[in-house]
Amino acid sequence: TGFNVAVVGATGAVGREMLDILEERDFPVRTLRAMASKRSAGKTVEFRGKEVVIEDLEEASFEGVDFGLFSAGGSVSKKHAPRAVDAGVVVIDNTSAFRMDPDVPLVVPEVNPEAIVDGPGIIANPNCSTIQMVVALKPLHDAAGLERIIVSTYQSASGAGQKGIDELMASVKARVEGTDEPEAQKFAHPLAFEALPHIDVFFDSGFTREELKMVNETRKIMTLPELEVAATCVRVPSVRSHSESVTVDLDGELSVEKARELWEAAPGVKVYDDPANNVYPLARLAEKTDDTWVGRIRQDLDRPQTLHFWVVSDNLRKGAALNAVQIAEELVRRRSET
Ligand code: A2P
Ligand code: 11C
Repeated sequence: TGFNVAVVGATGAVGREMLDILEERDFPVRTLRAMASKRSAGKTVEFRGKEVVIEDLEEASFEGVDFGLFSAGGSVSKKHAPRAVDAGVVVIDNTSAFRMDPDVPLVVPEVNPEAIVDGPGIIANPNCSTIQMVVALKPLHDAAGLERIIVSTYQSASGAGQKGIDELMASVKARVEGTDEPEAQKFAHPLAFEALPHIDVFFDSGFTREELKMVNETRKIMTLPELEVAATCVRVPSVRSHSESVTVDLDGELSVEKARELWEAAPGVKVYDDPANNVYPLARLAEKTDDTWVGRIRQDLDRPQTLHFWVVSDNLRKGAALNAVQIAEELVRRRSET
């Protein structure tokens, strides 16, 4: 019994988290296949206490695989996801390769589980910074209607993968020890003790691709094609978890107390908000947790229909690996009902 699961990018920051989460949540895995680049082929990763030999994705067959969790980069997904689908696989793709394809569902299970379609095909996992924002916005939308979102992000180094974490650590070490800083590669400038208002490439509009992902993905997930969203995405020197300052204009008035109640009842959300006692979400609090943490909840001083809040979540878990596994769990649940 169980399902054959392939993790593509199994050696990466998100891939390793996928293995942990499948194990932790006791996902019904019959066989686990680990795939990565030629560089890793023949090495092993651990799953349920056993060593699994990593396969070279270029050579690997997807025959017999039920679920393929892809997190090896957009170009890798573009090349290999279609052949996995041809072999009958449900691909849950964590890259940006197919997200805005109108035929591909873009899913956050707490927000739009109805968009999940079973059968061989691709289901896209949104960008990490989008996922935590829409998890927090969904209950507000259901209660009072979203009109406009203004968001500034404070995104951790792990958003750029293991190499991003390594680059942050090396630049901090060099600064502390007073040695030459390694040349920035994953980031445009050294990230140590810095805030870089630059994630991914700039477009002519002046916005970055990361910022436009937050606009377009939010509209698609929430089926609000006209929703106004303005994002400023900033890289900060935390290792894991993205933090976001969100301002939301609603159609109707919503008190802080009511918003708190809505969030306390919402799946996946934890309210952590007692500023008088220095209690508010932090990256280190959210790290390795499954929750989307909300705090600093305020009503605007001038506009009663506007709320401000701070939201933090582990970008490698809810922002990536966990969301992908939850999509697979929803499919398993549906299949067990039929
Ligand atoms: P590898 O470790 O063999 O390079 P991260 O996001 O942490 O940088 O991880 C990227 C993941 O994607 C790693 O598992 C990496 O494997 C994998 N990967 C990168 N390029 C390829 C490729 N061309 N084919 C298959 N897997 C790849
Ligand atoms: C970052 N959000 O923090 C990016 C990483 O579209 O899946 C994820 C990119 C994506 O750098």
